Order: sequence, then structure tokens, then C-alpha cells
Amino acid sequence: MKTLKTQKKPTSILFVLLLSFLIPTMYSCSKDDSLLDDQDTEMVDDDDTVPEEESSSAEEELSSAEEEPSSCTDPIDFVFNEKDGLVGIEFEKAEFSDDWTMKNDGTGFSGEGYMIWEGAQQLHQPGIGIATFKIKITNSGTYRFVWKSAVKTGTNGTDHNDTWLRFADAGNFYAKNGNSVVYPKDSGKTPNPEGASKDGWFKIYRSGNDLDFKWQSLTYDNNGHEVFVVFEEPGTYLMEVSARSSGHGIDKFVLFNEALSQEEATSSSELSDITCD
Ligand SMILES: [Ca+2]
Repeated sequence: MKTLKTQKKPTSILFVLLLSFLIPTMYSCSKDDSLLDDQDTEMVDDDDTVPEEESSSAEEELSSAEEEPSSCTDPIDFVFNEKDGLVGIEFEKAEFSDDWTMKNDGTGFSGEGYMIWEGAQQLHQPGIGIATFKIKITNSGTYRFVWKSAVKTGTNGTDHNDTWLRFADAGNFYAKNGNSVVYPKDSGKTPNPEGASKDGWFKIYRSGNDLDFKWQSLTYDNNGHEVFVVFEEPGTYLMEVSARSSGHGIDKFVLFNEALSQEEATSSSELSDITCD
């Protein structure tokens, strides 16, 4: 019995000790929980991990936003997007080789400058010093082509005033003056213009002794025909330019649906959005 008593006594002491420990602990736990809640709330604000996730997703957004333009820095990848029947492109926005040079003297140009051919004249041979523009057409139809160019060599408006142009994959590429319609030589279509034309290329000239930049694109010698291209369905089409006259400076060009006027097309300072392949 004595032994039992002595055995019971430590147990009840332990129980009391346990209770005395548990009660305040339980109380303080619930209190601590609420404190912890408060701390957690604060820690959400201060905790690095949560904002880090936010900042990493923000970084991803930023980098993906940066990727698009950064992957779009090489002119060879540029695709120019037609909108509302209008395409407007600074001519210098292409990949140029050989003897094409960008210049920015004077005030008659827009964008970064204008391109000028400083190599040998190619009066009878298109396809030298080719530059290409990929043009994405959403609104199919017949578009007129006009560029803004200047005579930068000499003082005669009939020299150093032209460059070759071709739309090889469009549904039609022709020039028109009143009822007269002509097609490039070697395109398989007739009639063809007087003056230089070869392998589907038109010679595109400006005329007049007002040598500074102006909007004018004609073909057919001494019988100015305006230039048209037919995009029969939505898609991406290739426009090619190649050197002809040295000293012919080209600043910008527009392609506009025939429902628009040249004035409407050339007075717009809006440039076609550039995307990449
Ligand atoms: Ca320009």
C-alpha cells in the first residue's frame, strides 16, 4: 500500500503538472495563432517568396514583351501589315546590299533617311542589288503603288530618276493610263510598255525638273502609266526592288486600295505595323 501510495503521488503530480502546462499552452497557442495570423498577413507583404513569384512572372511578361521586338530587329524578317487598304513603308526598312547607301541630308525625307544606289547603272539589267519587302495583305483587292523619290545626281529630271520594281507572286502587276493597260515584258502578258522592261520588272520613274522628293511612280516612256498590283486573296506577298539608275534616292512608298486616293494614302504618316516571320 505504501508502495502504491508512493506510486500514485508522482502520477497525480505529473497530471497536475501536465494540466498546468497544457492549459496555458492551449490558451497561448490560440492567442499565438491569432498573432501568427497577423504576422502571416504582414509577412505576405514582407515575404520575399510571394513577391518573387510575382516579380518572376512580371519578368516573364516583360521578357516576352521584349522578345517580340528584339526578334524583329533584322530587316530580312520584317513583314509589313496592310491595314484598312493601306500599306506605308519607309524604304530604308529593308535588307540592302551591294552599293545601296542610306543618306539623310536635306529635309525632304521621312523616317531614318532614304536609300540611294551608288553602284554602276543597270539600265538594261534588272535583278542587281535586289531588296525585298514582305507585305501581308488582309484586304484583298487592287492596290496602286507610289513611292517618294528624288534625283540626287545632276540637274536633269530625266536622268538618275528610276529604279526597277517587280511583284512576281501577286495575281497581276500592270500599269495604266486611261484605257491603256500594259504588263511587264516577259510576264507572258501583252501589251508591254515602251522603254525598259524585262523579266517581269517595270522601270519605275519620276519625271520633271523638280528634283527633290515627291510622290510619283510611272512607267512607259513619255506616256506615264500609273502602277497597280492585284492581291487576289489575303496572304503575304513579295515586293522586289533592284538597282537601275545611280543617284536615284527613294525615301518611302505606299500601296493603297484603289478605293483610296493618292492624297489620302500619301498624307498619312502612319506606317505599317512590322511583325516577323
Ligand atoms: Ca525614309
